[in-house]
Amino acid sequence: MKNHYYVTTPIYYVNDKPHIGSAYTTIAADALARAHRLRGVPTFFLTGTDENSQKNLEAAEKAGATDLQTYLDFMAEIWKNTWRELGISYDDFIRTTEERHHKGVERFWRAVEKSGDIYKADYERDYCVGCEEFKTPSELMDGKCPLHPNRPLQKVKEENYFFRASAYKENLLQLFRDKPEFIQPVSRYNEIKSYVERAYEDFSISREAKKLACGIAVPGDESQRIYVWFDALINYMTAVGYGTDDELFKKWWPATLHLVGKDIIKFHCALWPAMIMSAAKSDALLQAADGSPLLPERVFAHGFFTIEGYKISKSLGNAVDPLELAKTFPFDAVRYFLLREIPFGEDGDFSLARLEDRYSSDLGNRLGNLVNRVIAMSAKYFDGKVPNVDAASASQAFADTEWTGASGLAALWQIIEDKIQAARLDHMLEAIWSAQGASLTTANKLVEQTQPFKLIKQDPEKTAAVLYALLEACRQFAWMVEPVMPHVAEGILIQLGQDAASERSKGLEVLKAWGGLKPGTELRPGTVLFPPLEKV
Ligand code: ME8
Repeated sequence: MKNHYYVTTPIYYVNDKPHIGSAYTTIAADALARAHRLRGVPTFFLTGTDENSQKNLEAAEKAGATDLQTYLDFMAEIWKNTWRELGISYDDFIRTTEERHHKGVERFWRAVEKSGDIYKADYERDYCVGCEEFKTPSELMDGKCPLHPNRPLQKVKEENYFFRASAYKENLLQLFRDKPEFIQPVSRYNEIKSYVERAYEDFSISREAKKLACGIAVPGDESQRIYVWFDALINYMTAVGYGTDDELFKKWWPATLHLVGKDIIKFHCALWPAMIMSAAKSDALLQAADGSPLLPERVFAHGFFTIEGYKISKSLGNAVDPLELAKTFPFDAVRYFLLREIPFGEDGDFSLARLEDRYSSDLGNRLGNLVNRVIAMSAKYFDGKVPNVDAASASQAFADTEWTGASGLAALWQIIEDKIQAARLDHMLEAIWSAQGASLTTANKLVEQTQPFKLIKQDPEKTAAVLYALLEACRQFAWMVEPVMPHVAEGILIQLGQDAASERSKGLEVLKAWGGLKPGTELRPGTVLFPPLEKV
């Protein structure tokens, strides 16, 4: 395994602006990318837009756009701007109408062709533009697509190019046996394995150009255009130089993690690896040293969520705009809410009442109050500075409480590392807020049990030890939550008199070590991390 972290989101259709669903995947990928950067792992985070799609064409026509490219340019900017405004730290944004993508797709197509896996055949089937997918009769309900019952299916009867996917059925099943972690969570693994066992067949990978006003031309045959999913998946390679920059490609490929919603796992887990297996036979760039195909390491499919119990849908007009949400809530709080509230990999619901509840309880009461109280008391009693105590003994001073001190925090860091590796940020956040060990909850209890505001009158030395321990814990909590709430983390660190950028450069091992907060450091209290909400 390479010592790098290359994480991707799906490339989104631009038939609409981003909503909270696409923001969810993108925020999760952003948090994982930030977590790996903090760990000093070379990280590449890719997102982008899927532009060669009939859906976009329909939307452009509906919007009365003068031409498709103008519409695509306009929409791609909206997506980029949304992510920028939300502080998404992507390293590259790929658009599938870019030349670099077309070059890579051509190279890939030629490789698959050379491997003997592209053939022409007559085809007659129903196509659902909503899914951008051909449907077998068994996939229809009353002759309609179950996901888009209001959209008439397109009857396609033409000669198309096919990808000989069926030739890779055994290789795929072998991959699933050898590397069950390739598809996560396990429910999705089972779903894909049984799909490949039962229903895996060759894919049509082109459409007649005269019937389709968008898409990349089939190399060597202008009369056909490449099926949008065949070109879209290749974005994960073209963005890192496939077809344009071999050295860049060798640096980043294979991807560590494709993060996707559960709706598109068939393409990512059954079609994409087979495409790579085929292309790799004829393109050495896609082969590992032992000649095996360089496949992505993992696909993680999260669930879908509803809004206040309803499916997100255009007709209901209930798609929450993340930029609107960011006007009411500090966006870090929305990130926290989404990653904490919905078990990663399962379906969930987005509700404003739940968001408000977590905002005030988890964030305001437990994190904001702790930081606020501890820094304010320390500044008040110790001349505006971190109290002057021995860090090691401050850690051990509270054996009679639930707070487990430095060793508890070390144990919590271990849990965090494991959860980040497993992409379970929900579990990571649960652990930081849990009721055991050294956590935000037990740190708050320690304040209540030791009552520094009273203790200061009786035992200033013990008060200094308590407050030092709590300040140091706040420093560590800031780094623990940083990938999910980067602004909040900075807000805590500034108040603790830390220069976040120079601290970060010391590396996580140093930041994790107990005693990083130097006695005598000037405190800068006063930032309100979670201001009271004006009623939404
Ligand atoms: O499928 N809950 O693009 P797309 C959670 N272009 N996630 C949601 C969601 C919801 N309610 N709604 C959407 C495509 N998503 C293709 C991808 S990749 C090579 C091509 C998220 O714009 C989720 O990540 O329809 C889902 O997989 C994705 O948006 C679908 O985005």
